[in-house]
Amino acid sequence: KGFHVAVVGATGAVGQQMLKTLEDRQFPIGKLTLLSSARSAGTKVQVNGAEYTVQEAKPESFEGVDIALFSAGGSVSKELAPEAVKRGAICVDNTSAFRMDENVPLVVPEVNENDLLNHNGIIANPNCSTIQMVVALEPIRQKYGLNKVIVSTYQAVSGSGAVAVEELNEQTKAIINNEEFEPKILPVKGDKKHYQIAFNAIPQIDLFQENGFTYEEMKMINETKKIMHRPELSVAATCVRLPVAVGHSESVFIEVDTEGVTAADLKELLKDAPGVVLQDDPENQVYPMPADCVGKNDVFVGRIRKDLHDEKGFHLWVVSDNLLKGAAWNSVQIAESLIKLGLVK
Ligand code: 11C
Repeated sequence: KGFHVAVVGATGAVGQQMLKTLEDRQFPIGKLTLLSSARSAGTKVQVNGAEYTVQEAKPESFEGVDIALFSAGGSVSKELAPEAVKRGAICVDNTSAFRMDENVPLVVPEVNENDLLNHNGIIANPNCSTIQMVVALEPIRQKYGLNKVIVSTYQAVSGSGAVAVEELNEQTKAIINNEEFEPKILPVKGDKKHYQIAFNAIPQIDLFQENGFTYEEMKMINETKKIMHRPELSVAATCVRLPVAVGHSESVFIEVDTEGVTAADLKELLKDAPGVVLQDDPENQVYPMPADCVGKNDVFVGRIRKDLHDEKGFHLWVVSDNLLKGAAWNSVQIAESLIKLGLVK
């Protein structure tokens, strides 16, 4: 049986990857509806060899839709996901609109696929930097327990959209050619100041909260606890933007619950963990890097080592394509899980 699938935000950086992922996975599509804001409506897009015209997303657009994948910004999801549900669709939402809503499952299939069973029409796809971290940490949590997570991220500009990638490219050219430029997008389009990203590192992703953490950092903290069902877990994050187009990297310190665990134990465990590729051979300089992970669905883990002072402490380096496992692939994977579990009508 083919499903009627709608992609909302079809022309965006993530939307484009969603379409490619649906093609790659040979997703059982009976009918495909491509939707966007009024601004991008009318754009022609090729999917599976056929040409589609993107239409403006409206409540009526969801008549007859079985599965709607949303990635057009939080306000679009807030307005239109409930309309889609009203019309019988099941929504996978890649924005932060519903993630912390207690009636909405927040799902990474390798970690908490069964949370889908309690859905009320909307399933939230977590933040990209959260997804790759929990895929790497959940097998460790299950086997050895987890007390503490301290993560520092090295995030790609595509997390801020295609316009941020353009900004990085233009600034890089301008600097090399000794030309003037004016930063306009990063770190946050809507914030007061903008800074150079080319040849730089910006320790701000999203707006600052009153507690001194940024919203991106709070997403990593709150979403990790929710996905792992561990509200008491100690999590801290520092999120940094780097001049990398695609692929988020993370340096993660963890403290396990069990005594006597070795780095070799963690490597053995992660070698066969779902969604994880272990790339850890320091002798041969093998470790994950964003340039190698682009276009791949997996989460790559390396540099696993025991802390020198904390008997239960370990360090890991975690890299993944933020547009795929961090967004498009995780959303399509959720849709596949929904079908597998018989949750799509
Ligand atoms: C970034 N993590 O790299 C963000 C992008 O909540 O889905 C994803 C924002 C989100 O800027």
